Amino acid sequence: MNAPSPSRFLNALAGSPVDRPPIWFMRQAGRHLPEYRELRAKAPDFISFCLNPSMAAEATLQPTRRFAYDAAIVFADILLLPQALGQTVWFETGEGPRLDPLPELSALRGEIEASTARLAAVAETLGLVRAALEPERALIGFAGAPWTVATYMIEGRSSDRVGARTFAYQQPEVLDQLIDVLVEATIRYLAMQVRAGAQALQLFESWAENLPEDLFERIVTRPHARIVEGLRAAGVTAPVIGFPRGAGALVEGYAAAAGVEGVALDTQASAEMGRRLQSHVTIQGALDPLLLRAGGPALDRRVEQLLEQWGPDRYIFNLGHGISPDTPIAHVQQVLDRVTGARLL
Ligand code: 1CP
Repeated sequence: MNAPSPSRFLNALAGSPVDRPPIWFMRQAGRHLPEYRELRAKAPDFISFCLNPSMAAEATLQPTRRFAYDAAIVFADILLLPQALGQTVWFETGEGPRLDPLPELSALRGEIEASTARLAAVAETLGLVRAALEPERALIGFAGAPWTVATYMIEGRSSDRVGARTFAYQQPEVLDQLIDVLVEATIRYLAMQVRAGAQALQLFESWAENLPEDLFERIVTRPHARIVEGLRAAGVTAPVIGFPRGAGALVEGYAAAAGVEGVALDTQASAEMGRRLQSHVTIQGALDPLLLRAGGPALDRRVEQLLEQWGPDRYIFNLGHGISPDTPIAHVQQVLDRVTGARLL
């Protein structure tokens, strides 16, 4: 048997007993921190910021200096992968991502191997962060899951996914081929992240909602399972957390078939369902980011409830989606105090 890790986060993912649930927040780096906004203003654009290892490492570490988070997540973006596969991506200020039209599948397929090398800056960031981070804090690598990345590649922007879902019905073979390319490129990208220092991986399937069961199985669960299988075949043992946001009741079938060690739950997950999942995976979530933003006694009550219903083992305290940029720092501290019982500053 392996010795217990010094990391509470990795122990929780392994299903080992912990003194309290570990905590980190999705989007813990970012615009709610003044030091992030200051750093971000120094970069010419968001993609160059993500691909500048010293800036990205600094952004990754900023939240760990302020708060007693048990893990850091590498500062990058899920849309770096389409860019590395040859589909130009840029961010319109105040509007979000924009992508050039979807390239031919044969062209994308030809770029799989090169895409990993084009993302070498992310590996460099991970190396810098791992060297600076205390051993008891874990470092998380990540990628967008294939369907979610595909929605941006098909629609060229953030949207309601109506275009991407229609595409899924009208051109199923093309979608399957696109997902195949993304599965292959994602396995290589994540394996590189682990070689560079990532100790756990998260697959962000942010747009898993509204998919009928058979389609969900085909474009969410199966591709996630193939990514996990591909990582294991490449000798990568780091645990994987899947986050099929909006999957609703389908999350149970997902947890049974995707091969992931952890399942991140969105704000709707019931206490009961979480407990059922804990019989075979570690769960993560599911505090509403808008309750974090609102603060007050209702926030304290919900934190207590989550700790009670799911803690302490096989539970990673987190939000049900990313922190919203206008969240007061005092509210984040309030939750950290409650969950960790300790203050850093
Ligand atoms: O101006 C800025 O600073 C840009 C805001 C921002 C940030 C801070 C974007 C643009 N991306 C990020 C970093 C980021 N993105 C991280 C690392 C930071 C951390 O978590 O601490 C991660 C894990 C992501 C992942 C990501 N990017 C997702 C999945 C998670 C989720 O929120 O659902 C998605 C969907 C994206 C796409 C994206 N990146 C940025 C924007 C504005 C968007 C579009 C979001 C949308 O369609 O609504």
